[in-house]
Amino acid sequence: MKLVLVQGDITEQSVDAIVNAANSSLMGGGGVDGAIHRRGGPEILEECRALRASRYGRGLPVGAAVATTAGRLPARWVIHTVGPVYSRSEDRSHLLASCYAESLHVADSLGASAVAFPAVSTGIYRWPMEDAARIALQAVRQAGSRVTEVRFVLFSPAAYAVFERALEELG
Ligand code: AR6
Repeated sequence: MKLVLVQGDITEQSVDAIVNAANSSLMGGGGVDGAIHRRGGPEILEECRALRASRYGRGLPVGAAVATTAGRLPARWVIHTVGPVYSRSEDRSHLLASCYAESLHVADSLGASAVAFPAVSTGIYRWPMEDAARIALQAVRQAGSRVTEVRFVLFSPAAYAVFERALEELG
């Protein structure tokens, strides 16, 4: 599995699947979630509504992942995952790792070979970037997935630099 770091906007990535940092409602929000629904068009939300009605009446659990179409985006699929809100009093890192592992599991079931991830939970959910980068990189390496390229799409130069350092440190 090749790990690639890119600074940019995940909605512009031409890969098989992009991952959305969603919330349990699957009904959209701010950050990456807002950008994906805005640029992908209403088809994505329609499928999310159908998933809520059929499989996730109580919402998509934290750490889980599910796929929809990518609408007008260049990718084929959007894999929605729900990151944990950062907590200083409770270690939720297993849930953040689960977002990556479960997303790759879904990607495998779709037959996707190139998958792009944002830095899940590091925006509105306030997870510190250094810690999130380490968890993300370890989780994708340990996932045992058939995906051949995992692309981390970091929105800011600062986030890119943090991921670059974390990748070097993991060797
Ligand atoms: N491409 C790549 N990365 C982005 C983009 C983009 N277009 N936009 C933002 N980021 P966030 P979360 C970065 O807040 O913390 C939503 O309301 C951003 O700088 O999108 O998991 C959902 O509905 C940050 O580093 O996701 C949930 O309610 C990272 O993506 C909640 O936010 C994740 O930031 C989820 O919060």
